[in-house]
Amino acid sequence: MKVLVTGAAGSIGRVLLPGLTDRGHQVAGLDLVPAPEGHDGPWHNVDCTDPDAVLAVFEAERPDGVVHLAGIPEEASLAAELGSHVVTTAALLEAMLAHGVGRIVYASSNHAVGRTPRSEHLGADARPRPDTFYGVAKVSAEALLSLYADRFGLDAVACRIGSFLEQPETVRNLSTWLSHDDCVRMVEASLTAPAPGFHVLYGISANSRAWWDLEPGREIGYDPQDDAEQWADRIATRPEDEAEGAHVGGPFAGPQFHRS
Ligand code: 15L
Repeated sequence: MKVLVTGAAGSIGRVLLPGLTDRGHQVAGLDLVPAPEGHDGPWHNVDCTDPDAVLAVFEAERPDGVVHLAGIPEEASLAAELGSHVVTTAALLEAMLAHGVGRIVYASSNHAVGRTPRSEHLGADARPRPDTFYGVAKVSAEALLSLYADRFGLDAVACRIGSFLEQPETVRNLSTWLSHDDCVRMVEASLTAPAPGFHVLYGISANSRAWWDLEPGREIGYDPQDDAEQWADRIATRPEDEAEGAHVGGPFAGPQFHRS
């Protein structure tokens, strides 16, 4: 499959470029910054908030699918978040329609439901409950995907990613970790599942302490293999662990809320 990856120089992009290539896909990267070392496929220095520039990339690449990772990965002003996550998603969806591209995999986030209190089990049908403007933008981008799936029949998989890290670093991460290899598995399944329509899944590994539903991922063929538990005895407890465990969004559900 020919895949266009946005935000391809970011932390997830750097893992996905070789990961998808190793699995036989042709990968074109797009980012504001130069290609990471080792990527010798096509590359576009483009701002995804610019619909004309995005369209030109589609004209050049003619991808079969899009993986949209670009965006501010943390809390910022509402205007910055909406531009970075929602305007970019709209530009990509319009370019997809113009070029008959039927599949987008979106790097959504657990922060779309980050203010949901801790429970036994978090389903993908939990109501939108963002913890920050970052989370609001993720909810809004998911809503755009749903709109375009319903109106135009696009397949759009929103992966509400947990904590994408080489290895878990905190007690919260023992529940929320997404390993590098599982991330590649998740994105490939989301790109290739037959006709998922609009689909939301939680992007975490098969963590023994997981409380976010893994079934929506399994329904489309994402079968996580890693478990954060193997690091449990190396993770020191900290006073903030209890507060971080109280909501889905951990520290984002606490004080780090941008209000100018
Ligand atoms: C995210 O969506 C953020 O981009 C990342 O910085 C982490 O905070 C992660 O979620 C998480 O919840 O651990």
